[in-house]
Amino acid sequence: MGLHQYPSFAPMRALLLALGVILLFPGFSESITRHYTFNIGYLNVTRLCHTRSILSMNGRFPGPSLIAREGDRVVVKVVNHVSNNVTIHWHGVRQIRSGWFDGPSYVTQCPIQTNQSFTYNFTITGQRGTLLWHAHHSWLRATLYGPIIILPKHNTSYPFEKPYKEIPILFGEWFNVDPEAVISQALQTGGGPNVSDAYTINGLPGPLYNCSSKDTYRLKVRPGKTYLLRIINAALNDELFFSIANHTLIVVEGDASYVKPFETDTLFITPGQTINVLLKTKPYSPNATYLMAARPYFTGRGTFDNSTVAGILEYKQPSHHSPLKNLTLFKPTLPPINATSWVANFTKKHRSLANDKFPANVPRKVDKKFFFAVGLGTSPCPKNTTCQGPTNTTKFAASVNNISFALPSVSILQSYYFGKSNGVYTTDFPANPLNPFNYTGTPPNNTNVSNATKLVVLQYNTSVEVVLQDTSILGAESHPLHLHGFDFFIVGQGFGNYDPNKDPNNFNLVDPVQKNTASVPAGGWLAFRFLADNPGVWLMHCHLDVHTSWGLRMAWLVLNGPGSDQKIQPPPSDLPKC
Ligand SMILES: *[C@@H]1O[C@H](CO)[C@@H](O)[C@H](O)[C@H]1NC(C)=O
Ligand SMILES: *[C@@H]1O[C@H](CO)[C@@H](O)[C@H](O)[C@H]1NC(C)=O
Ligand SMILES: *[C@@H]1O[C@H](CO)[C@@H](O)[C@H](O)[C@H]1NC(C)=O
Ligand SMILES: *[C@@H]1O[C@H](CO)[C@@H](O)[C@H](O)[C@H]1NC(C)=O
Ligand SMILES: *[C@@H]1O[C@H](CO)[C@@H](O)[C@H](O)[C@H]1NC(C)=O
Ligand SMILES: *[C@@H]1O[C@H](CO)[C@@H](O)[C@H](O)[C@H]1NC(C)=O
Ligand SMILES: *[C@@H]1O[C@H](CO)[C@@H](O)[C@H](O)[C@H]1NC(C)=O
Ligand SMILES: *[C@@H]1O[C@H](CO)[C@@H](O)[C@H](O)[C@H]1NC(C)=O
Ligand SMILES: *[C@@H]1O[C@H](CO)[C@@H](O)[C@H](O)[C@H]1NC(C)=O
Ligand SMILES: *[C@@H]1O[C@H](CO)[C@@H](O)[C@H](O)[C@H]1NC(C)=O
Ligand SMILES: *[C@@H]1O[C@H](CO)[C@@H](O)[C@H](O)[C@H]1NC(C)=O
Ligand SMILES: *[C@@H]1O[C@H](CO)[C@@H](O)[C@H](O)[C@H]1NC(C)=O
Ligand SMILES: [Cu+2]
Repeated sequence: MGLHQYPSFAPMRALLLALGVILLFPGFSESITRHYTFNIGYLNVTRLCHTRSILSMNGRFPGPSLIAREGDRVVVKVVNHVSNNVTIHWHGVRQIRSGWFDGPSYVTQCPIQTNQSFTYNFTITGQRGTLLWHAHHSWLRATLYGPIIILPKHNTSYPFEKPYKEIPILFGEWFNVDPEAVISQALQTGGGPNVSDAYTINGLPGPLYNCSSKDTYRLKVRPGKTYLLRIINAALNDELFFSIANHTLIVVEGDASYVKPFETDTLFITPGQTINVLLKTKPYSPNATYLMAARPYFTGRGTFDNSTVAGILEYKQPSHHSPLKNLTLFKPTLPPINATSWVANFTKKHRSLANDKFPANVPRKVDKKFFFAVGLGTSPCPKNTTCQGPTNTTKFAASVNNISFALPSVSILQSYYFGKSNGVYTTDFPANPLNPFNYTGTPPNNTNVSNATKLVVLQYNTSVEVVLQDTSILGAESHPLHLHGFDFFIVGQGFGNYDPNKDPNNFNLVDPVQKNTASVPAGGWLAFRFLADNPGVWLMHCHLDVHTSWGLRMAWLVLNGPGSDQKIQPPPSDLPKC
């Protein structure tokens, strides 16, 4: 992985220079269009002594970096050369008025079918840092993912020390079998899907697995330098702890928003989140190498991949020294698997930078409040079959306010835009649970969820507050919720049941952290606010793909505003058809 694969934008840039735009407007930030072609094809990859033909982007695994500056337009022609239907999501990119290019299949577009292509076309507005792109159809993102690197505008610097080098660090999950077979079997039997066989760093499982030591990511550093690690969790189903032995990390940015820098030995990162950290190397090359390791946080009842991925941080030795042969290897200590209190404390350390240049525009007043109970439940097993859910007569399911969101067979955004929503979706998603219960106490007798495609309709510029309440129906479990189309501000979080009378008194409306993905604490709640200033259809879902597949997802429909710049753009002519 490197930052060296810039696309060909030279002609446009030359043109702008020729026009003298920059000379005419001193300090003017030159925005350009960056063109990419992403070819989805097959690639034979061997890990843990198992060879699989995986779906890959441009023949690379993990996929290539998409690099842009804040303000740039990005045009990506995605060509599908495989037998699967595919879509690509630009995770965290706000897609202001360009929701046609957001990517979730059957929500904003029909999938790109075999031998077809679709050109995604959007600008990067008001964001800088790291995001990720990934497939957004079934479990294809298991191997179709890569970094989005948003550099600050020209003549703008980082609000922290300029790094000597920038390095993407992507976590993933490797399966020895086809992940599509894993989820399809699970949905059929109603049981939990088979867990992955390894975690990976930049596609490599590392030395702690059998038949894997040659597939180890090595980060070679020079002493006395500051590195910017762009850390991305692209794992399918697992929230991860990460640490580098004997090194402290300084968190400076998350989900493409700057935070007040803070130091930590260990990170917690959920699928869909990105965290930029500064790594200051030791002043002299030490006589040692250091493991960098990640492994999951888990509190649920089911099985999970309880393994550890490791890479190696090694110092380049001065050239006049003979290479050191026998180096001590130090290992980091990670929190326990179920370190719920540690996770909550880590999340609370995040604060928006919130200065004049990068203000935290958290809505102070709220127009609409929502209380969503999120978690697992059951659905009945078909007659005359034995299921492998929580009981042999039930399947696992998941829901928001007891509704398991069913994807239609056409695109929701398209049916909305062309006035053909009849029979596709309804707009009566409940703002509160219809049957309240003690969410973190004894489960109700009936744990069955309902299935529907229901949306919440929001007027343009509504300021929204959402409280996400974990349910412990099948065990308290953390859910990393991801909102498409917006960033939100985490104004509060806590354990137990949310108290609407007491808890708002402690909300942070000054410098709350700005995210697109955040974990609802296991057995607790999370409150966030956002301004619905982006017309379109926006999915919100758990970023553990197993829970999404079970239905832990819903969608917002934000209506056009009155202004001409407050309406969704017309659809592109090559929008895929169902
Ligand atoms: C992958 O391996 C199979 C079996 O060896 C081979 O037939 C196929 O051509 C390979 N595919 C690619 C893309 O290299
Ligand atoms: C991308 O969108 C912009 C704005 O709508 C449009 O001017 C441009 O032609 C589009 N480019 C491509 C390659 O579709
Ligand atoms: C690394 O950390 C270990 C344990 O914290 C400590 O014993 C050791 O001296 C450190 N070594 C180096 C070279 O940093
Ligand atoms: C590094 O450590 C090894 C083994 O502990 C030792 O033999 C060697 O002399 C050390 N080298 C340096 C440069 O300190
Ligand atoms: C996870 O694996 C470790 C060994 O690597 C073991 O000690 C621990 O008990 C396991 N935890 C769970 C919850 O399975
Ligand atoms: C490497 O160093 C360790 C102690 O640090 C020592 O026990 C071992 O014998 C050394 N191995 C080699 C090949 O020098
Ligand atoms: C975590 O798991 C360990 C071992 O199963 C248990 O002793 C401990 O109480 C658990 N901690 C929490 C916070 O649940
Ligand atoms: C989390 O913070 C609370 C309050 O400061 C403290 O009591 C608790 O020990 C911390 N937990 C961990 C695991 O650090
Ligand atoms: C279930 O099995 C019984 C006995 O084999 C059979 O009579 C009945 O028709 C089956 N019901 C369904 C819905 O298939
Ligand atoms: C389901 O489990 C119950 C109790 O464990 C058992 O009595 C019953 O036979 C099982 N039913 C089927 C269809 O396997
Ligand atoms: C909800 O359940 C918890 C855990 O059992 C209990 O402590 C709490 O009192 C219950 N709350 C209500 C309002 O019943
Ligand atoms: C691909 O998507 C189209 C449109 O929704 C659908 O008709 C077709 O069955 C899908 N094909 C596959 C292989 O899933
Ligand atoms: Cu979840």
